[in-house]
Amino acid sequence: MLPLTVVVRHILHVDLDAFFVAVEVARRPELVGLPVVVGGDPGGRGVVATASYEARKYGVFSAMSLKTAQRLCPHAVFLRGDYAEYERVSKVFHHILADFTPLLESGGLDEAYLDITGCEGLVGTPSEAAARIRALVREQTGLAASVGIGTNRMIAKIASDKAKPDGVCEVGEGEEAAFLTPMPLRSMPFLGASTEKRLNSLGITTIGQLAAFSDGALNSLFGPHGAVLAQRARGIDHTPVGEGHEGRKSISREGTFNEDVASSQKLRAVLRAYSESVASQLREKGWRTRTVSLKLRFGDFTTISRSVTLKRPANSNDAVYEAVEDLFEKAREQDGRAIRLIGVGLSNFVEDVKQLSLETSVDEKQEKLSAAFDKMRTKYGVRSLQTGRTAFRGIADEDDRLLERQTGLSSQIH
Ligand code: TTP
Ligand code: MG
Repeated sequence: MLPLTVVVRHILHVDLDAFFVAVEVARRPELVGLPVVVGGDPGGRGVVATASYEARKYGVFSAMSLKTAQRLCPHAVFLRGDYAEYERVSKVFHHILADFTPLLESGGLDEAYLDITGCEGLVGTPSEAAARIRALVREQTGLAASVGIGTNRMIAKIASDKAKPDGVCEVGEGEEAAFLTPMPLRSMPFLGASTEKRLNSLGITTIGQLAAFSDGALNSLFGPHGAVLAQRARGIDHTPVGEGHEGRKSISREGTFNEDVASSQKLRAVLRAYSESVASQLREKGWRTRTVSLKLRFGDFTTISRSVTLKRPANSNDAVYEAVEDLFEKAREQDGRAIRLIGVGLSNFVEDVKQLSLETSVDEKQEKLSAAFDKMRTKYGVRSLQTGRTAFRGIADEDDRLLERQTGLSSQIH
């Protein structure tokens, strides 16, 4: 029998510090050291997308209303945000990482996992690779990247949080338990607020206490999920990079208008821009989507969601936009009132494997066009390219201004 060797993995989790704010500070040095909030006008209706570390000292955090943020930190600089620029920088960031290993998984605009096991000959030790990544990111974007190094994804993710701001945290083989034991439960990725509450009510507040809890008790409380929780708390996570569970469920983008908008033409232009944005993220991950969704919120906060399942999984800008436009037309026929919030979502992903079919010619054309579109946008920025549908007079500019004006700017991955 062959001896069984267990390969110790070297996983890096790289996450940019205060991403949206850092992009703003990098191009406006006068903001260095100031409390800065990206999200919109302090008097406006939106929420904080991100706050600089200086603003966080005043208790300002993501998802807080801008009004509250202003109350806590009245002297902060409030910026509307420039989503197109954040996407451009995100692509530069991902291109840097792609040179280190083919085993790369994006966790969103500003974070990614890298499995560099076996790449040591090319990239050096994990800490050397981390230093090189941080230097390249700093050089090419002006941003600080924090890096966590561990023997699995979860440890690397928790370590990158610990490394912030602007640092590296390495947890070596065999050090996992000691690293996790004193951590509060909320440092564990994917542990939801309700699970945390239930565990708190049992007197469990740290990862170490959770690790020591019996499997049987956790199983009877949480079902099969209980066993996973216990394993994670003990530092065990066999999930390969590229097959993580976060980011797998949906990709969406939504924005709130400063004033409700009734013009279908304007709404369609925003839908086009959002369709391109989510489809581009989908292609970056190498996926296709089966389901396309539209979200509309009216002035009185009533919200409707409509979804359609595509005949064939798709990843082109046009396929996404056509599906969402169809949903939009039907929804407008039923209720044509002015819109406060609009969003496009994708879900039910499949890996992007080319399908053999005689009918793919139209899809293929659209897909090639979309790939060319991604390249142009990466190289020259989002403004370099407007498609026919967003470029009609006034709308392209209006659309860009809207993207900047909108609050809750994130393409959040749910
Ligand atoms: P995060 O990586 O969670 O936060 P961050 O980069 O601002 O700060 P840090 O990593 O140093 O703690 O999110 C990345 C970007 O995503 C963030 O800059 C803005 C956006 N975002 C939102 O728009 N809404 C949100 O609720 C969150 C959490 C992030
Ligand atoms: Mg970040």
